[in-house]
Amino acid sequence: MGDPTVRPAQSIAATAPGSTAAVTAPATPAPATSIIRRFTDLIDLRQRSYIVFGDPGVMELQAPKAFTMRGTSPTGEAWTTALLTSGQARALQERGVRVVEDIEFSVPQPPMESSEDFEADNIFGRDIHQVTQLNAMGPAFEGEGGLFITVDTGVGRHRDLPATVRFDNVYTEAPEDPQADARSHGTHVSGSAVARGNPDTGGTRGMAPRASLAGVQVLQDNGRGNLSAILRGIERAVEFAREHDGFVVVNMSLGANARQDAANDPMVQAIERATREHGILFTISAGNRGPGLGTVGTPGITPNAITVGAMDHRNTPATNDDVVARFSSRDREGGPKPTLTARGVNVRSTLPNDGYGSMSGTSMASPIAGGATLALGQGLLAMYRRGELRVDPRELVKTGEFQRIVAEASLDNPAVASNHEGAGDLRIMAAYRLFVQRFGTATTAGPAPYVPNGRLPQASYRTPF
Ligand SMILES: [Ca+2]
Ligand SMILES: [Ca+2]
Repeated sequence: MGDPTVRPAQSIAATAPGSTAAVTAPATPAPATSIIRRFTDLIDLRQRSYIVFGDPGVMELQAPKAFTMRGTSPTGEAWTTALLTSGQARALQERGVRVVEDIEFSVPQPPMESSEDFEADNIFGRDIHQVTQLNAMGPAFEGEGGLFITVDTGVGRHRDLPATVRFDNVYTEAPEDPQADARSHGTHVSGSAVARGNPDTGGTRGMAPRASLAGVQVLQDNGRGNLSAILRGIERAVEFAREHDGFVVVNMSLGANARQDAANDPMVQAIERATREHGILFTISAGNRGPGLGTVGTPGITPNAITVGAMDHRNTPATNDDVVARFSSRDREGGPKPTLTARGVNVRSTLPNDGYGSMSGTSMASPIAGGATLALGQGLLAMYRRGELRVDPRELVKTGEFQRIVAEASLDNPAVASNHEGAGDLRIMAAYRLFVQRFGTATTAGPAPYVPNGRLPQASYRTPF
C-alpha cells in the first residue's frame, strides 16, 4: 500500500471541481514526472465516480457525493465509491490502491419493442427449446423449490408473476413499493422465466412456472446504473441465494463495454466467485451491439456464466431458417462467447400492472435460458435427493460442468461460427439426457415419453412464450 508515512488523505482529498486543494502536494517530495502529471491534472479537474477497494485509510477520504455505495469485494475487501479526478485516481493507484472507474451499465440498447404481437410465432415458442417436455416430468422440473433472481430494473406487479420472496433496491433502504418497475424491463425478463399464467385465458407461462422469484433493482428508472450499484446488487443476490435451499439462477440482462479483460474485471470476479463458492448459476445477455465482432460486453465475458445470444426463429418451427439476430453481440474470431443462443426476437411476456408485450433483444433471450436451466437444475436436484443422480447439480455449477453440458446439448448450426451462436440454440431436454447419461444411477427413471405439445391443452399454444 505504498509508503505508510504518507497519508493518502492529505494528497488526494477530493474537493469540489475547480478547487486547488484537490492537488495539494504530498508530504514526501514528489519526483519531477509526478509534478508534471499533477500540472496536467490541473487542466482536468472534472470528477468522476470511481470504486476504491481496500485500504481503510482511503475509506475516510470520502468525496462529497450525493450517493455513496459501499460493499465487500469477492476477496473480502471493503470498497466504496468516491468522486475523484483522473489525477487523484492515478495517485491512489501509484500507492498500490485498486481504483476502477465506476462505469455505467444499462439494459442492452436498444431494447426493441415489437410493434405487433407475433402470436403465430409464439405458438411453438416452448417447444423450440423442448421445455414443455422438461416441465412435464414433474413439479421440480417446472422449477418448484428453485429460485430465480432478477437483477434488473425492478419487478412490477402482475397476476401471472409470483410475488417476490425477497426484494432489494440498492438505491434506497426502504423502497416505497418493492413491486415496482417503471422501466418494464425487469418485469418482462421475470415473466419469460417464471410466469405462471393460464394460457387458456390469455396469460403467459415462463420456462419454470413453479419457481420462486426474487428481485434486486440495480438499474434506475432510466435503465442505467453504475458498476458499484451492480456489484452491490450481486452481493445482495448472493445473500438471497444462500438463504435458499434449492437451485438458484441469477439473470443479468444488462451490460457495458468491457474496460479490462475478464481476469481483472471486478464484476466478472464477483460472478465467478458466487458461482464457484455457492453453485449459483448466472445467465447473462450477450448484448445488442452486433453484428460486429468483439461486441460482447461485461459481464457477458464471465467465463463460467451462460452468456446468451438472441436467435431469430423467423416465425417458423423449422430450425433450418433460424438465424442469429443481427443485433446479437458477437465475440472476436475464435472467442468463447456467447455460450449459446435462445429465442430473442418477438418474445411476449409480462409488463407491469398485468400488461403483456412483445420485445426483442438478448435481454429477452437470457431469461429464457435462465428459466429453462432453473427448471432443469431444480429437477436434477430433486433426482439427486431421491438417489437418482450421483452428484448435486449445484456442485457441477461450481466447476462449470453444468454450464458446459447445457452448451454441449445445444443445437449447433455447423455453418455458423461459435463466436456468433456459441454452441448453438438451447435444447434443454437434450441437456437433461446428457446429465442422466453421465451422472444417473441404477434407479434413474428414463424421461417421460414425449407427447407432442406436452400436457398443456392444445388451446394454450395460441399463447406466446
Ligand atoms: Ca424457424
Ligand atoms: Ca456453429
